[in-house]
Amino acid sequence: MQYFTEQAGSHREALEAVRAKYGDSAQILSHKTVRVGGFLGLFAREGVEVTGYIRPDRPGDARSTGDQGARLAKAPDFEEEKRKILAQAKADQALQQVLAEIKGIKERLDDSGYSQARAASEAEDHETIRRIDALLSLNDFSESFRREAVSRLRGDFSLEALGDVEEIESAALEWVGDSIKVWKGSAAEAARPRVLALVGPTGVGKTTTIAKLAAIHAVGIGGGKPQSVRMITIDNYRIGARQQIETYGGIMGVPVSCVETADDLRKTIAMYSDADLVLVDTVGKSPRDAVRLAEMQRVLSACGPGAEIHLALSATTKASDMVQIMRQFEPFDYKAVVITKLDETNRIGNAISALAERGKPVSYVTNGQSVPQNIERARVTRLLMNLEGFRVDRPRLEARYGEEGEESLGGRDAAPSSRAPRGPSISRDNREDWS
Ligand SMILES: Nc1nc2c(ncn2[C@@H]2O[C@H](COP(=O)(O)OP(=O)(O)O)[C@@H](O)[C@H]2O)c(=O)[nH]1
Ligand SMILES: [Mg+2]
Repeated sequence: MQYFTEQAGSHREALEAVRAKYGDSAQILSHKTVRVGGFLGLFAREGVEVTGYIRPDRPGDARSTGDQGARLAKAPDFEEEKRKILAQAKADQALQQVLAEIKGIKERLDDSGYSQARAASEAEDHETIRRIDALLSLNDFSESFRREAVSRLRGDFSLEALGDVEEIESAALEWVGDSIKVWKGSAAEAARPRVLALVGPTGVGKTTTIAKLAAIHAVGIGGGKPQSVRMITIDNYRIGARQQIETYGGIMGVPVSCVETADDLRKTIAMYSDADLVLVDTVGKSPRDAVRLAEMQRVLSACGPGAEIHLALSATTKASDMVQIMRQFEPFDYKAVVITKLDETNRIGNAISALAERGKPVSYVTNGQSVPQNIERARVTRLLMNLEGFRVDRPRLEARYGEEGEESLGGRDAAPSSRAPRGPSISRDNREDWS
């Protein structure tokens, strides 16, 4: 865009000078009174300064430049956007704003050119690659995960191999599966009591998950022996976290303690030294509340170095937010992630991408509000089966991940079983049964 500034003794003279130089394409943006002429600030007289630009919409106009016309032909929205901006422009200072806005539009046009170029390169991809990319996108995999998969598809397969859509789809599904790490427990599980604490944002389902784990272990579901279980809640802000967990504890017959300080926590765990499993629930804080998070971390450190800390994340969280939450909880040195609310979405590419990006294993998944049914030990096959649009060869995947016959804790894949729960159930939804 070409701009001009013209000074003259009067407004009319200035306009005439502009017309003479630039013709009808000249558009005035502003005018102001200035001191013109003179020497070293002396003898100057009052005059007018006009500023404007050359409207580049007349390719035939000898005074407008040819390349401006050509650029306009490629970008029909440019003129419309510019008019809107110019309509807003008032007086001199608006010029700066206009310039900035025009720069922005130019960048946007450049960007759209870039995405068009990218789209064009994608259009050259084999149909199978585009299909896999579309499937990954449908499942909310992150951009970087998809980019990686596409470049691998481009690099690893010949044109002929790409013709076998089913085989390529299985391969892509296996890459997704291979990126998932499953928490295999730690030495801490052998320790007695095993101390497992859950941290995470408010409302993701920590307390519900603690109650599910307590019930499962206390009753001995999934083949295990009934264990002596204790629950502790850290409510150092006295916001009433104890009531919810005490209700669960009361129904299940599992003792519950509420602690407020690190010292309380240390003493309470020591008091439970004869238990098999101590589950520690925390009160969720906004992950952005760094001070409270640090305080929670200080209290939780009283669980001792052998404690397993798991981070609870809802499957419905956006991939970018998940990565950020995982980073914010990093100081807790959590060992694994519990993915909650899997029942609320089929698009778990977000969670899989975030786990892969942060290199964290997944320990449990929860898939409903029913306590204790809706929880399972994490399995790669189970997560892959949740994906939309992919054809899943379950036996092949179970063989690949060594998950044949492994029992889940309970959940929708489980066949109705005659081994109904012997212990108390506080389910609101009994359609699903134990495995
Ligand atoms: N759909 C669904 N809801 C869940 C799940 N787990 C917990 N919830 C619900 O999420 C809400 C918050 O749960 P709560 O355990 O209090 O979350 P906390 O703040 O992290 O302790 C409650 O309404 C739970 O019933 C799940 O796996 N699926
Ligand atoms: Mg809670």
